[in-house]
Amino acid sequence: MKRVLIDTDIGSDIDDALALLLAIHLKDVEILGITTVYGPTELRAKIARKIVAAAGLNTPVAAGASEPMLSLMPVWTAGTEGEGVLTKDDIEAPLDEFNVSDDATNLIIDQVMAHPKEVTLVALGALTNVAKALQSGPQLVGGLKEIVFMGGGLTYPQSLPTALLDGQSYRARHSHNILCDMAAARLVLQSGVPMRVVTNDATCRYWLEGRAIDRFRQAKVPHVRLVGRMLDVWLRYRSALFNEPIRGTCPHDCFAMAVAANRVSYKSALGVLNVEPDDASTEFLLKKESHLELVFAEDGDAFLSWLGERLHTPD
Ligand SMILES: [Ca+2]
Repeated sequence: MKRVLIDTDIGSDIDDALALLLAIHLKDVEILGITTVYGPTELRAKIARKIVAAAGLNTPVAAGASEPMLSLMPVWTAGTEGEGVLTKDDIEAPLDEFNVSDDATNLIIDQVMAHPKEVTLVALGALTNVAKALQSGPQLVGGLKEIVFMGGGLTYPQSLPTALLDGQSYRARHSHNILCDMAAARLVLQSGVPMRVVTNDATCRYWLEGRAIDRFRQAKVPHVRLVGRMLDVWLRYRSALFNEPIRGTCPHDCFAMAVAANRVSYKSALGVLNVEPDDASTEFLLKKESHLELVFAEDGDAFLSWLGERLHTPD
C-alpha cells in the first residue's frame, strides 16, 4: 500500500480534483490526509472534504496557508472556486461542521511521524504548507519517504532532447507552483528530503478530451459526478477567458499523482533545481548524486488512455 498525503490548491484549475479522483480510484493508494494551500484554502478544504465524503472516505482534511511566503505576483484565483460542488450553506458553514481542521502543518507532521519513512507527500500547488511543515517539524526531513512535486521546467515551451546531456544545465521560464511561492519552493527544494519533481515538460503534452470528458456527464457515482460538475465549471471559465469553446484540459497534477503511485514509466535525471530570485525561473543542473530526480517525459505513451479510464473506474 502506498501511503500519500495530498497538498493541493484544489478548486481552481480542475487538474487537482482530477488527481484526487485518480488517487481515490487507485486500489494500492491510501490517502492519509489532504491539506489545502494558496488563496481560499478553507473553500478548497471544503471542496476536498465533499469529494472524499461522496466517495465514502473519512480522510482527514485541513486548510493551510492562504498567503505565500514570497511571490512576485498577487494570489491568483479563477473566481469560480466552489462552483458546482459547494452550496451557499456549505460556503458559509464553519469548518468544524465540515469536519475540516485549520491546521495543515500539524496534519502533515502527525501523519508523517505516525508512519515514518512510509509517506509520500504529493504537492500539487505552491509549496507554502510543505515549507511551513518542514520549519515546524524538521524531523520530517528524515521522516518523509519522499515529496512528489508538480512544478518546475527545463526548456518549456521549447522541445527537449530525448535524453539530458551530461554536464549541461537547463534553464526554463517560471512554472506556476514555483512562481506562486518562490521562497517556499527554494526552502523545500533545498531541504534534503528525497524529491521527484514533475515538470511542465512532462505534462504539457497531454490534453484530456473527448470520451474521457464526456463520460463525466453520464456519471452515476456521486464523487465522480461532483468532479464532473467542477470540470464543466472549469471548461466554461476557460471558454469565456479565451472566447472560444474549450472542450479539454491538461491533466498536469494527474501525471504527478501517477508518478507518486508509480503507475507511469518516465524519463528523468538526477540533479539540482535552482529558483532564480529575480523572476522565479528555474535552472536545472545535472548531478549524478542527488536527492532530487527531475521527471521530464513519459517513457511510452500509455498515460493518457490509462488516465481516461482510471478517472471513471477504480482498478
Ligand atoms: Ca494544482
